Amino acid sequence: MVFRSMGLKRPQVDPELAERTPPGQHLTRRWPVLHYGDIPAFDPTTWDFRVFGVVERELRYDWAAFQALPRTTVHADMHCVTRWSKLDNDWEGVSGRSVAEAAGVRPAARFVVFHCDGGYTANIPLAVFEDDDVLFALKHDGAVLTPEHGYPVRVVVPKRYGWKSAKWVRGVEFLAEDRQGFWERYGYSNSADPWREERFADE
Ligand SMILES: Nc1nc2c(c(=O)[nH]1)N[C@H]1C(S)=C(S)[C@@H](COP(=O)(O)O)O[C@H]1N2
Ligand SMILES: [Mo]
Repeated sequence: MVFRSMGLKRPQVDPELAERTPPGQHLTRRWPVLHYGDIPAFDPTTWDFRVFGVVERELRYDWAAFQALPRTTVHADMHCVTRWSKLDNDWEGVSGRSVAEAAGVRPAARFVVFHCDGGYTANIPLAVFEDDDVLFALKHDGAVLTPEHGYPVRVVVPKRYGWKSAKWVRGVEFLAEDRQGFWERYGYSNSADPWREERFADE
């Protein structure tokens, strides 16, 4: 190791940062871009956001209506299964809980699946969706999302690996039975907890 051979100390890892880094992850300051397929085009005249499935009232917001919804902020870390973690993200958006309340989730609902432009999907349990850190985000660190990071709206599920944080989201469906999303069908973990290192389904 070069530091040792030069008689220098190894660089110190900040213990606070180390504690916030799940097993098998390394920290990045950049914000990597990761997705399957092409970045979808955004057309504000046809864009809509649908809330449907096991709910009292199915909802459909156009772009103006969605932007007018009450917003909250979340400060959270992000962990991708490809092993990078980006700490200290400030998100602004519409809370998952507020969307669930507006639609009136029926007692039979146990899961949700996010639907995105381009056909991407990701599923999480309703209990995870209703956690207070889950957002339909429109801004990151004070700026409107860029196209590659999900403009105009993306999901943020900080307590799960990044593939649950679906970009270019167009709707959320409430389900009585679980239904696997895009990566889950390819063998990635259904639960995807980075602290338990739930990367693949067969581990
Ligand atoms: N629609 C869509 N959303 C997606 C993906 C994707 O392939 N399609 N990839 C996911 C993965 S694996 C990660 S780690 C995060 C990365 O978000 P970022 O590109 O903003 O860093 O987006 C997630 N959201
Ligand atoms: Mo990822």
